[in-house]
Amino acid sequence: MNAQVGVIMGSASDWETMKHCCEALDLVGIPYEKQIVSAHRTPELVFEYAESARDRGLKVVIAGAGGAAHLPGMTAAKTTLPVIGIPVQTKALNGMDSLLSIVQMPGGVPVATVAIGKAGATNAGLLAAQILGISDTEIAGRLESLRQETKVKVLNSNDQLT
Ligand code: RP5
Repeated sequence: MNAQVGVIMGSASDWETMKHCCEALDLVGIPYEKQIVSAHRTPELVFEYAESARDRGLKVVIAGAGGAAHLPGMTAAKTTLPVIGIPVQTKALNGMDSLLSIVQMPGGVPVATVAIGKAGATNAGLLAAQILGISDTEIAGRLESLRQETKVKVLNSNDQLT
């Protein structure tokens, strides 16, 4: 099946975080593509990727980066597809640098920013699925089942309070 979501990251070192986003997409059965595209090291590729994203059939782009994390914003500058930004947790500043770089977009060019690190990556995958679920009832149904499973897990977790 053709990819509906594009998952990009600034470096192979981001994969440890970004794999959680891909796991969420796998869980809901969303076809995606993944690629390393660096805002600072391969800027031409960022523009090429973002400019061709819609014509290649993508519906949402998820971009993760750490530090001076310009990848989500630069991608959003070159496409009107929804862009979800994942702030990767850094060693120096714990991901606050990534978060502020991604979340503080100027008015007119939105990036939907999720939490720093693993939780944010998981939520980015789910959020992309929810966007696709607006017009795809099968995806919406799978998301509903997933919520039910999560609910049952919580209701059955009291035995862990030992
Ligand atoms: C960013 O620089 C990447 O997104 C990564 O989080 C960070 C560090 O990259 P490496 O030096 O590990 O390649 O562009």
